[in-house]
Amino acid sequence: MADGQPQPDCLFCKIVAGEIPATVVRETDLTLAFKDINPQAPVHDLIVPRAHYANAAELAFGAPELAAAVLLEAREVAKTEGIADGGYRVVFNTDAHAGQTVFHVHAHVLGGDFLAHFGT
Ligand code: D5M
Repeated sequence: MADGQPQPDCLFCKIVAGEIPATVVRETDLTLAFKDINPQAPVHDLIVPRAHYANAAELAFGAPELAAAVLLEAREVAKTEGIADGGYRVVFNTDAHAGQTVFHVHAHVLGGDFLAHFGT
């Protein structure tokens, strides 16, 4: 389902609705940014669209303007967290092989130190 409607059993829909607490970093009409509960870097925030899309592919296909809003928000979160100058990583784990565990699309924003590099 990729129509943006809230899903009853979705953890991040519940955080967006205020039903489960989170440490909010920034919010906009379209997005919510909050601290990851299991940080993998000195700064590790998650950005979710308020609308429910399962993963980055569904978001990009179903609501490309909202995908752009999430990416723009990564820049704002980095500025708010004071990591924009040093550099940061934005990651969308997408489905099983990437280890996605929460199926409401979220951008991980990681920074605050040198991060382990992967790839060539
Ligand atoms: O990442 C899912 C991420 O969601 C993972 O880094 C932990 C985080 N998480 C799980 N529950 C919470 C709550 N309640 N608050 C904040 N962060 C949370 P994935 O890309 O799906 O592997």
